[in-house]
Amino acid sequence: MTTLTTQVAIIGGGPSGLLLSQLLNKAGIDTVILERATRDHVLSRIRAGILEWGTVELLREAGVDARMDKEGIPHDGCYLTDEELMVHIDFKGLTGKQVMVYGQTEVTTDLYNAQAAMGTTVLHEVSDVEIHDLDQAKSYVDFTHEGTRKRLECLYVAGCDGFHGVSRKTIPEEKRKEFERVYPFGWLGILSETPPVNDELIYSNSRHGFALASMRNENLVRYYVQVPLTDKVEDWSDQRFWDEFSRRIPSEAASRLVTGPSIEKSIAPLRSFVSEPLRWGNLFLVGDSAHIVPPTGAKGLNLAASDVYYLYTALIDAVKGKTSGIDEYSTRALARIWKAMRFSWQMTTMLHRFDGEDAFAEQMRKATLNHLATSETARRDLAENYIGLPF
Ligand code: FAS
Ligand code: PHB
Repeated sequence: MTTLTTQVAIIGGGPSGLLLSQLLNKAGIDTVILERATRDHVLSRIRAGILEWGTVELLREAGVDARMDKEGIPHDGCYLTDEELMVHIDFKGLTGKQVMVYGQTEVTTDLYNAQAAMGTTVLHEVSDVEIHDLDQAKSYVDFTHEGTRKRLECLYVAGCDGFHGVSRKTIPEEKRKEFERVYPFGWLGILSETPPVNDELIYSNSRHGFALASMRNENLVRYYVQVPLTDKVEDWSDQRFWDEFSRRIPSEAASRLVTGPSIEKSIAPLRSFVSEPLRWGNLFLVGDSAHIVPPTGAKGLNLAASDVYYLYTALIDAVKGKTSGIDEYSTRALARIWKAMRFSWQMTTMLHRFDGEDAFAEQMRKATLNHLATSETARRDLAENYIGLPF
């Protein structure tokens, strides 16, 4: 069997794995990324669109900020609406901070390019990954690549392989504590090369259901509508999407809507999920391998970034023998994860109608939006969570 050696084995070449590898290699720590898919497949997945400023700063620290600064769009606020109210959340005015509109696909592209320039080892189309000896001084990962079984010896393993990966399941089930809330609806999202309906995002809770008007740039929009979990993408023609989207956003915005052919269309289920602990011997879970948030709070990618920050700084010390950082990683990361979990759940329950809910639930949503409309303190609380709590 072919054997490779590294300091940190990274399972998964999505944003978590790539950003962790970039930061560790910049600090002189060797890594190998084992990625199941091809690079093109990873880059074809349309995911997040909003970066917290903490994530922006971390990407700057990683040296992958040039294109983001050129093509990204800083946003000062967003709108929350229902049939009666349109509430502006002024991030800049309330917190002094902004968010950056820059798609996850762009972040991942920039990281792949930076990794190639740095000459790091990223192995694609690996399979049958198995993680071993996590309770020993050195661990190893067995995997199949280019038709042969290989072994990667390492000091530490970063599980950056997402919700369906192997890392979390390597922790014995009886040692894992998992928390989950599955929402009874999904988001149908489209990309369309048309100008945005509004200069800032609109989260709309209408009697027809939720809609989100987001964007990637001044001629590429990312729009979503809430759909039943039973819906399939093929049930939704472009025309049906445009008709439904335009009746769910405020009429003054709908009057500006420019429609066009979708260049991507997909349905994402919504769930809240956390698996504790994030560490098992030499294995550390990062990003979606450990937690999933409904996209309503724009937290998924940003939580992956804060996990990476906590782990990379801890591993720099650990390879020098100072283990306090890795000993505290799980507790420290989970503290921020749970706060983002709460915010994402709150935004989802505030902005979506749930089948079979009673009139009281509707009144609670109205009262929440009304309180935001009339209380600067309430708007500041939402803004602080949306732009991202400190790392
Ligand atoms: P990822 O899932 O992105 O990456 C994991 C990587 O590991 C993948 O490349 C996978 O191929 C690889 N892998 C899996 N199993 C493996 C194995 N056994 N061996 C080797 N490699 C393996 N977040 C937001 O903030 N806003 C959004 O609007 C938003 N929309 C989303 C829509 C969808 C459909 C999904 C699924 C997620 C969305 N998210 C959103 C969340 C998303 O952006 C994640 O938070 C982000 O991708 C997390 O990055 P990673 O932790 O790297 O996980
Ligand atoms: C997106 O642009 O894809 C996006 C923006 C904000 C969200 C979710 C998704 O809350």
